[in-house]
Amino acid sequence: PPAFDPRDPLGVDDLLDDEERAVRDTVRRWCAERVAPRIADWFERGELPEIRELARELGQLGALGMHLEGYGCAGASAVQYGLACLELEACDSGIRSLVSVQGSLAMYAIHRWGSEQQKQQWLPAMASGEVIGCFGLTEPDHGSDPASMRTRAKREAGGDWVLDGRKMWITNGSVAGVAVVWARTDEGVRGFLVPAGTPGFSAPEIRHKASLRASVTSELVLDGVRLPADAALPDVIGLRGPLSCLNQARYGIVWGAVGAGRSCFETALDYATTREQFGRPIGGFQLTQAKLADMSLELQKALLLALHLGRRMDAGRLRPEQVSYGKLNNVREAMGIARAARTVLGANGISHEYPVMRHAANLESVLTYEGTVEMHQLIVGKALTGLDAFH
Ligand code: TGC
Ligand code: FAD
Repeated sequence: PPAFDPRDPLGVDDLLDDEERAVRDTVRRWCAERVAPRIADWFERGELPEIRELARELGQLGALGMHLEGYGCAGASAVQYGLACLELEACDSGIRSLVSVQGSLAMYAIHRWGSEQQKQQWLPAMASGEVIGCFGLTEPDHGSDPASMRTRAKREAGGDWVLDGRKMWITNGSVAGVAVVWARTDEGVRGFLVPAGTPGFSAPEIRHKASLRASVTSELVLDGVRLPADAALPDVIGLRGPLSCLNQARYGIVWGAVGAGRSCFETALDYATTREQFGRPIGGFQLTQAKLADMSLELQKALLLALHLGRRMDAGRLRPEQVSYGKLNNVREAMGIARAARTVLGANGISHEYPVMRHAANLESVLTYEGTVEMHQLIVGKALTGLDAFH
């Protein structure tokens, strides 16, 4: 058998084909050259100053709307898209969020539920990164329970829509050229495409975050926002519209969390073999080895789970409940890995010289957004028992 590789102990690499490895390597290289040298600084400053340039470069890489077909999108497989998410989040959850929100939420909503005219108007510019999109579902008073949203769209006699309400915690909001906003109508929840600059619409940035600091997070304010009749996504009414998009983004997070975990594990492994105390490397102590063994075990299990779900998605056999298994497990385990890695690094574990604390802080958001741990436990619980414990 081939030699043991501490970075691929179970040989998962053998389960990928050449094209998948090529996508992974391309994204990994871009992250290493473009983002890794700057990300700790951006995180400390609490901004993503080059977001527009980054979006264009990600567009050139084919990473925006990567798993969508046509309209300038790369038409990649689910596994290729997942591998890209893994590499991006190994750098920072904020960079993966930029890509998730653009491709899996905003673009997917238009691709899946939009009119031909809406697709032509927005998707090519979003795939190239010229236009950034955001996705407004959460409100200040309604997060886990979007069915209770208050944002409202009223149809005027002439056919125009008028939107009023607030959205909260919206990734990319302040830099978005188009916002996909979900609002209650007389018929049920519907999606609306709100171009930046529409009178009555603004997107003030939310500052003072202790997590996802290298990511733009905003409030969306809608005060009498008048939109033409064709601003509504025509092909879906009801919560399954936004929830279908969440399936896509949650799938990306299943992989992304493995990336954050991998970065923490590899940092701890390198540190453990070089840092000496009591006259020998700390990796030689049994207690450190137990941590490394458990971290590696959970990381590889998470990776295999992501790959399994990816293969199911590519085969058209992935159920939303299965995505919940992945999101629940992989984010939770990545947090455990980050925490253990932090201890291996001792005091250095709290320094931005190393990525561990940044990942740990980011994962707090990842645990909450796209459905909290509790929501995914309840989704799985409902699937197992047939009993709905949400309401
Ligand atoms: P429920 O009655 O169960 O369902 C309402 C309708 O939706 C359908 N449905 C789904 N459709 C597609 N995919 C899914 N996963 C679906 N789940 C449900 C369902 O069949 C039904 O359709 P119909 O036609 O019969 O009406 O809805 P509920 O009100 O009981 O809520 C269910 C619950 C709690 C699971 C759901 O609301 C939920 O997932 N809540 C969490 C909210 C959430 O995840 N928000 C995320 C906001 S976006 C974000 O965080 C972006 S972070 C940035 C980044 O990704 O980087
Ligand atoms: P709440 O729903 O108020 O939940 C608070 C706590 O109560 C949680 O622990 C929850 O699990 C628990 N809880 C609630 N209901 C139940 C129940 N029935 N049983 C048991 N426990 C329950 N949203 C968007 O729409 N678009 C975005 O782009 C976006 N980006 C985000 C970026 C960041 C950095 C963050 C932090 C959030 C973002 N969100 C976005 C919002 C995110 O989706 C919500 O925060 C999330 O859905 C949870 O909602 P909430 O914060 O209102 O918490």
